[in-house]
Amino acid sequence: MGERTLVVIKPDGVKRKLAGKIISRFEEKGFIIEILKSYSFTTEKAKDFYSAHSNKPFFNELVSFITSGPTMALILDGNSAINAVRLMIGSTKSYEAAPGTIRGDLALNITDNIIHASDSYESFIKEAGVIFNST
Ligand code: 3AN
Repeated sequence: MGERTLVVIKPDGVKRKLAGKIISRFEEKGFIIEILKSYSFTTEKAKDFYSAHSNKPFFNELVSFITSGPTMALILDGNSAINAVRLMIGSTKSYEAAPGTIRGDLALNITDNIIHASDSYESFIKEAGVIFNST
């Protein structure tokens, strides 16, 4: 039993039919997929999910993008999952993301950068709570 993290394949990743390819990369790396769920954010859930960014100039853009279509939410389990998955997804600005990373290989933009992953244990608890403790 390792560490757990949350991954969200964003609406652009799902629309571009990259979900299978992305999930395969995590399986090949050695992660256990503990939960896999198709999830559509409401505006309220999106604002909660991105609450750490609520004072950023791009907050509204983030919320409208993540609510623009279905996502795939995964809980992955494995050694150093939070850090290892962040390394696999690559830099936020996809056009600067290293080749070999998910964004480096499959994306080019910032808002529509195909994938999100928790950046700390605190973010994981917060973000997984928004998606999986639905009320
Ligand atoms: P990451 O997704 O790599 O964790 P964060 O947490 O810094 O990046 O930012 C959250 C999301 O906000 C990013 N995935 C990206 O979609 C968006 N974002 C970050 N910086 C910008 C920016 N300068 N302009 C527009 N959107 C941004």
